Amino acid sequence: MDGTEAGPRVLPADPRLRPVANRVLAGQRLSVADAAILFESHDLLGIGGLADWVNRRRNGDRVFITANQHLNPTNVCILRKTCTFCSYARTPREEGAYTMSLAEAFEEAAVVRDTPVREFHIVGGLHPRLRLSYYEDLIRGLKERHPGVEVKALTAVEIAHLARIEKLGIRETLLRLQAAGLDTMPGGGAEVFASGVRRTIAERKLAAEEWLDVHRIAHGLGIRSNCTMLYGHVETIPDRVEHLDALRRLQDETGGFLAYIPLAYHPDHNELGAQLGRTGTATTGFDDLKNLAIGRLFLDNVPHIKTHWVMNSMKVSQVALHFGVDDLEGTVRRERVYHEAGAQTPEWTTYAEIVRIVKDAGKRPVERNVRYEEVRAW
Ligand code: V47
Ligand code: SF4
Repeated sequence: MDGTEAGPRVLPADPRLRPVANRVLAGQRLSVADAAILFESHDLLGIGGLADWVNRRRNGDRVFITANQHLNPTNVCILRKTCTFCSYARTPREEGAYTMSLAEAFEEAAVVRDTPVREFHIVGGLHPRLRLSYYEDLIRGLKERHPGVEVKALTAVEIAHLARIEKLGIRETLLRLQAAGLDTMPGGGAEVFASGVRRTIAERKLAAEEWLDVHRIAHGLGIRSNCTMLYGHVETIPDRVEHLDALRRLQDETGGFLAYIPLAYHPDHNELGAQLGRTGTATTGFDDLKNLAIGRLFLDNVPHIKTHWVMNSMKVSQVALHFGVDDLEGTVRRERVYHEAGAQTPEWTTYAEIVRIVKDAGKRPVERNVRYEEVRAW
């Protein structure tokens, strides 16, 4: 008995949500029209109650946690001028531009906090001259120095960039990285697939179909990955729904996505934020919880829904554990991408704090590896 037999703890009060709720309770797949109704509704508790029920049926009271470390080898990026939402990237000679030597990257990776790192999360800019061999040496070197560690590295956008500068196919590029020790891929770079939004916020970035294709090829090679959506800027509800639908379709085809992570747009120090006249917190706690809960309800084929506490704050993330979320971003160690864009959260946290946050929500922390296998439970 997992307590879900009695149904959701909270049912929607919004009458428009009743047919949607009935489909959820009957275990039926939600349509794109259902997803739009969910996004339009203000019945956050009702939506969260349904998502919580779905999550508890899958995971009981387990919340997956990890001791991870983010590593951002370079902020030099050829798309610096066209990803208008990004505060992290620099042109090569711009103030604040950096590119780590391998020795510097290994040095940054060597700082252990209160528990040994189990996963490195590596993402960065599209450097015009940093070759595939740099990333192969980085991954190999990290694995030699940290036996047993797993590597989640390079978004689909970075993979496509490396393939282009090496004049290799996506498959060959991924095979080389896999041979070097790449375990999984992060979900960044998806932003919002709708072409109108992409033209406004990420004009020269990989198109939707290309992003999906890199993940399709990775999944075919046994490289599992995450998926994301950057929300809270110019996108509309139909744009959000179209995006989630594209992710769900690919997952039907490959089954390769491990987790969905909605990414809350941060507006400080970027062109888009200035255009929109926003600073500080762009998204609201209400919308953050709604995106997580709708992710759980609509993406019925994606095993895990992750809250990135660096973006959503630890407080909203803890509450999200009762809104359909079963996966909490790890210790992080040093976060750069969102702090450049105004994130007010700490740059890292301790393992003990993550365990405390989960337990305080009445849930059971389960430390996972990159494939979500249990390595330690509390
Ligand atoms: O693709 C950049 C986002 C992503 C901003 O897979 C911004 O476990 C908000 O891939 N406001 C990269 N978001 C980060 C990423 C990621 C993060 C956490 C977990 C995982 C995972 C992957 O960061 C980019 C972009 O969507 N981003 N700038 C900004 N101003
Ligand atoms: Fe470069 Fe990524 Fe920033 Fe775009 S979002 S400018 S690709 S680092």
